[in-house]
Amino acid sequence: MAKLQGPLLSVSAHGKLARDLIYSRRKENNICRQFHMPDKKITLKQWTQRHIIGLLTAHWQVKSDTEKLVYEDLAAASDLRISGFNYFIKVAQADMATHHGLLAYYSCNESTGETLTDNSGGGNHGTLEPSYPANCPVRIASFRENYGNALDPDGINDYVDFPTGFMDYEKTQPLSFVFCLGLSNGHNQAAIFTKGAILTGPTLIIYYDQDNGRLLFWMKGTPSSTAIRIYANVLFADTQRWNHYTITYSGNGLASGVNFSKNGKLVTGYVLTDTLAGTIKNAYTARLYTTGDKIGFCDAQLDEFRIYNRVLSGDEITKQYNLLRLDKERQRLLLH
Ligand SMILES: [Ca+2]
Ligand SMILES: [Ca+2]
Repeated sequence: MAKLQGPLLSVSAHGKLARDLIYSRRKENNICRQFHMPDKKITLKQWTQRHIIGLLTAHWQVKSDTEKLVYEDLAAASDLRISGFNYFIKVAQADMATHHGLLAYYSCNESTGETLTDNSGGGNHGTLEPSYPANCPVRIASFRENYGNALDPDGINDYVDFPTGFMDYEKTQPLSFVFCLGLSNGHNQAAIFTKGAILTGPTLIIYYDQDNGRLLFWMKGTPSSTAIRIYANVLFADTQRWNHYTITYSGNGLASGVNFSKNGKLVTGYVLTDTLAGTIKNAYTARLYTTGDKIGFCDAQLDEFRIYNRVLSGDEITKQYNLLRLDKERQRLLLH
């Protein structure tokens, strides 16, 4: 019987977590239950676990008192003798979708193999395409050693396919997309993430237009002349540097429901079309780096890609960004 008494960790301790502490895992669902001071360099898996706990801590910090009370009551009703925060950290690691709204998380840290692992526990693993290992996105060193590898496609025909049914949502579904992009020599209107075919029908597309420095969010409905098309100028001119972006969508079917941020700060969106009608659901598999009809191949390097089934607040986005730059070494995310 594992010892379950707390406290395990605290909100106030979090500022030191990534620098000073090492976690140990117990067998129960790989849940992190203990930490101790380091006596050796941490492993990549330990860092990833810290990062996940950092994300959960940021989420806790933006919860309302009412939302926190749910976990405080659950903690009190348990025999664990831990705080509501610690109870949240415990249960959220075992079910990231229910407690954190995390649909998928790609840390891109595999060193080999055709699989892009979904670190959320949701099982939505990607597959490197069109043919591993000779013809597909390659793995490169990411923006910092602690963030392991990143994906680097050729911009010609490389992409990542996700399982059938993944992200098969209607326009009423709130969503948030979080990702780090490292841009090299890009293409105009290149696809970053898509669910659908750009030419034929209902579609969700995130793409960048490097010449114009735009990140664009596009939902096409039925008929396909109806759409939300909204873009933000995010200064892609800083080629070869990594940046952290988010796109949030409220599920209201309107451009007013879309917000962008770059490196933790909100960025103004400019509306091109605001006439979405019908459905955005379609039979194409979700993809990185191209559309369902395989056009608009992108060559941007990608890491720390997450999708949420809720709208991240500005505060939470800033806190998530700050996780990437906790110490002096990370005063520049923007790396290489
Ligand atoms: Ca290729
Ligand atoms: Ca990584």
